[in-house]
Amino acid sequence: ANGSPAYDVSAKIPAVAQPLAEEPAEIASNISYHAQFSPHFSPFKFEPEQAYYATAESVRDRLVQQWNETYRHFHKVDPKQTYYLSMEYLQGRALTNAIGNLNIQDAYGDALKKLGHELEEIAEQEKDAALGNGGLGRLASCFLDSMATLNLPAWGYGLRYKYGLFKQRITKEGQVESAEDWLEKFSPWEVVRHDIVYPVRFFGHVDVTPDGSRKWVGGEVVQALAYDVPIPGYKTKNTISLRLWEAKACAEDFNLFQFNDGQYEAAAQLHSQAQQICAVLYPGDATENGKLLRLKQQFFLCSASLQDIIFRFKERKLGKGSWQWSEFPSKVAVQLNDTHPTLSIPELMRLLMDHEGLGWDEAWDVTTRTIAYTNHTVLPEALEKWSPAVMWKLLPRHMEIIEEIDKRFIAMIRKTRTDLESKLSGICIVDDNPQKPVVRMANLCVVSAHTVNGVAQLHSDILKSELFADYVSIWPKKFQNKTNGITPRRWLRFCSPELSSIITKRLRSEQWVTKLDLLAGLQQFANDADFQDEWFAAKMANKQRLAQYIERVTGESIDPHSLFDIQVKRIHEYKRQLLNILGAIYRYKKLKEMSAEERKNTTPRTIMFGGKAFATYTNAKRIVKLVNDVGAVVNNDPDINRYLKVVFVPNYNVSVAEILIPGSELSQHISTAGMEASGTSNMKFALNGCLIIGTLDGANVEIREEIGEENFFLFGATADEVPRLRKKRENGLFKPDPRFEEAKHFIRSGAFGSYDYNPLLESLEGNTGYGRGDYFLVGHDFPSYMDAQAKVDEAYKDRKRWLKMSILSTAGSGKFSSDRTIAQYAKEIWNITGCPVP
Ligand code: GPQ
Repeated sequence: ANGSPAYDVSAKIPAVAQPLAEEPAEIASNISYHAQFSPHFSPFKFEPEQAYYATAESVRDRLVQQWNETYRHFHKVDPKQTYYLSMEYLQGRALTNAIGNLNIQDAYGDALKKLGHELEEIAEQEKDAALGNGGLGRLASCFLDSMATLNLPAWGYGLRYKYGLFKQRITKEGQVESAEDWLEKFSPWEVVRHDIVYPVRFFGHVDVTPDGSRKWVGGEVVQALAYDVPIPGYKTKNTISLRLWEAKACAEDFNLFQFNDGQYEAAAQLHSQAQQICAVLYPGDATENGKLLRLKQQFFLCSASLQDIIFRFKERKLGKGSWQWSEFPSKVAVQLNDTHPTLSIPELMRLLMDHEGLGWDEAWDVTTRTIAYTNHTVLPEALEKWSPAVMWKLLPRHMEIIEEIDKRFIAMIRKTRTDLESKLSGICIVDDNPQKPVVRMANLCVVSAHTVNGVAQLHSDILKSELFADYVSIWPKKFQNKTNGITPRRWLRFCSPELSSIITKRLRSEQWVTKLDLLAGLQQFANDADFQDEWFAAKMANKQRLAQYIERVTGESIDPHSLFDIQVKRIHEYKRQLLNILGAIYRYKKLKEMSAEERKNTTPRTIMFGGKAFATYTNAKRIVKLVNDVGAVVNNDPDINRYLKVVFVPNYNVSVAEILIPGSELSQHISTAGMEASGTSNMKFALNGCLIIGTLDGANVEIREEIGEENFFLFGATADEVPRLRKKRENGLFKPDPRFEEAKHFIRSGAFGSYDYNPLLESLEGNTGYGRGDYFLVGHDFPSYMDAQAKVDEAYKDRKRWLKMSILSTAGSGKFSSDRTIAQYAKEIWNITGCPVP
């Protein structure tokens, strides 16, 4: 469908757009129009669900207009453009965000009232688009919001999974997963582009022509079909695209002969193979089949996106006189969101050499000046490694290219850096260890990308001093830090209108929404009694909304006057939900031992947990079960449940976060130091005036610097102490705190039911059996954690002091806007500038 880029977009899109309805009455009639004339439901029904779809379509009309104008403008100006490649996006709901960014919330609210509905209730009808697992995916979505808001010529590319992240239910057995059908009805926020289709090949072999050029042929070919999602910027016309690829087979792949012969499955085999590619987010990779499918997904994203990028580059060069491929990096920046899209490197090389006829050196120059790589973890098990055998089978031409890149890298080291020769086996790309040969994707990225960045200062420092230290000595200027950020639109302005409006009132302007540093202006009011009262009232409104939500989804009633203490994130041993629940268990035991009088002097707390465990991660699932078992006992203990509740909030996702975070007062970011690359929910909580109890890990370090150490409850070992502490532990020199022993013993005594928690508890012990010698140092950090928690209890008793700390948290959060992060990427990595639609 894309053989020749032979049309001029600007000629085809009418320059003058229809005027948009401004008045609530006009908007109401527009919504009714959609309910009537794009009917997805039986007529004469206008219940919340139908109202949602009609409202969304009405909003989409407005977006489409801005969107077309943005595309036309970029096409005309032809600026350098960034393409953000990510296997994950956690977009959440779009309606409130779109209406807010378009700044039409009042008119839409009034219009819906005329139609007998409340905007908030309508917005809740929308299903979350959860095409991601956690922080990395949500970061990509925050980045898109900032790119649009900063008017940057930038697009996102991803995959249109049919089923996103699983739905989580909690039963007596613990977590139960089921498929989440976010497209069940349809998504009003995507537009299928039937004209944007590219072939993507798998398997096959490499043909060598007599002139020595190489061509990848045979195998299976599936079609990549584009679905575009509009991404509006905040109070700007600029509306950019998130292009999601879906895999399709061709009609000729359907074997009519077999079908007529009654062999229905065989007839549709190629169709069902194509459908598998985008069926689910991150299929389990424990089996060989699962690994192959994951690799297919990754290549599918890379190949379709790069063909599209090259097509657009050529299209924009058309009619502009002669041009050269060496200009490509001055028009295109490609950012790899972790190693998942690494195959972009050999795929760009292949397209340039085998399709466009460039030689190796020229193609390498273009590729390395185009591609940059972001690392999001130092956990060895999360660093992607693929079996060369699987890769040779699936991508024979790419393996040739990867081996050539490796060969040239090794030759360069041998020639120029004899001092590194002994380290070659660690830094080369293909590790040909006969026991378990692997292709190391991070190494391929570091060797090929012009820039490599970490996601918080501490993380970037660790990359430079440990993981990538040898490369730093080769290319010292390649490595950068880009501390993560979050969009203040979704994570404050829209999720907490109450807090936003008192901030705006004090700062006498709403400019903080795009210039988050202005929040520092709140510091002067931190002690102001009136402001503190307003702050308290806004937080209380959010706590009440949260309490209602908890009651609705769990049946548990919680006291809005208790301290709301929250830990929400994927369940992982390094994130140490186990430390949190052990602390809660100890607290419960002590409360039990107190007299009724003594209990009255304690600070009542509601400890909330939320997060999903990967379906095959046994210890993570045990932790979920433990939290629920503890909740069942504590919450039903009439002596205690006025002072402590433990609640597991099921199915944590973006829209649940939008209720939890505004209502939080304390949040836990308690990973083993050095293991959480950055964390981003820590930024969302702090922005919402929530105090943090945390370790010196990831972005916690910078948050604490910004908001002041007196406003942060710090505990635990530091990253540089961790190796020594692990050694000590291995040598049997660790002496556990009696409180830690007591908490574990309480579980073993059966206080929380008869489930066998020994395997989980063993992970905290020596080196035998299930034991990993407490690799995550829960035991070491437990006493300082409990001490920090005692300080929290004290601080909460002093209302004025707590409110001051809360206000200072918000006031100090300016740095953590993703606008700041993206502005730094734009300037320091991509070399792009704003291109606002006039
Ligand atoms: N992160 Cl490698 C993910 O959410 N998924 C991943 O596959 C990898 C990293 C997270 C990381 O754990 C957090 O510390 C970061 O804040 C987040 O990426 C965004 O950088």
